[in-house]
Amino acid sequence: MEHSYEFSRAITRKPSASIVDGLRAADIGTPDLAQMLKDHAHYVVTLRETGADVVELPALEDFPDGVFVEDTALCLPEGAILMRPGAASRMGEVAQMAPALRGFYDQVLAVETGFIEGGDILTTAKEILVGRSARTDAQGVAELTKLVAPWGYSVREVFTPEGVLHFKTDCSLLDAETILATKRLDASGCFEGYRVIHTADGEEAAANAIRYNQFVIMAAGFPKTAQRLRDAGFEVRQVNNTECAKLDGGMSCLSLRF
Ligand code: CIR
Repeated sequence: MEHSYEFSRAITRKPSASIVDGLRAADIGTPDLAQMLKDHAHYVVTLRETGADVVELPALEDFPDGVFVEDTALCLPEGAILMRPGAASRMGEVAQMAPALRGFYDQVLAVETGFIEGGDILTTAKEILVGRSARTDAQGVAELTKLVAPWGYSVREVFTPEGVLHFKTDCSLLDAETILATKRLDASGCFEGYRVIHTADGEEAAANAIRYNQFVIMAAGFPKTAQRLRDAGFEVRQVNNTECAKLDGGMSCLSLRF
């Protein structure tokens, strides 16, 4: 697990017109499909710039949140684990993702009880952190722990702050020992033993970034945090995220990386 940010593939899914009905904690406006398609295309191009082989699955009209593929599975080098989303409207997205994963992996396992979404899972070089949240419960965490143990992974249960959708809404892995996190999440003490770079005050939404090979890919519009990352030696790429942000989505949500 030394190379938890080095990947060769990614799976994405095109946004559908039904995105206007996507789940959101607060109504801050209707996402604009044309803008989202543009941003999504830029996201895919940026992933390809890292050398990634990127699959673009077709849009799913029946699943307004289907573009947020990260929540459907956890991809590890040894195999993939299908999730059990805590949002009822998203449960069916898992079956839509399974065939694509079976095309890449010999082992595709599934969480069968409880609830867990990929957005609550942060895989680091030494462990898998899973944040309990409104979408992920103790049973889901226990199931995942059992499934990945034979592959040598240890799971540590942590807690997503109240009112925050997913654990990774507030953090990202930057390298083997470094995490980008909001101050509010770091204050919970869950990153003891890691080096933590905080998002700048007022730029909490920058925390959901991805390290993919040589780049940290982050949402555009957070200049102070972007500068902090550059100062720490990371090569930053920015992608507009205004439309996904209306549905509480960010950079990690838009792909499965392996
Ligand atoms: C949802 O509420 O499920 C979607 N609107 C957003 C999902 C974001 N996914 C993620 O953070 N992994």
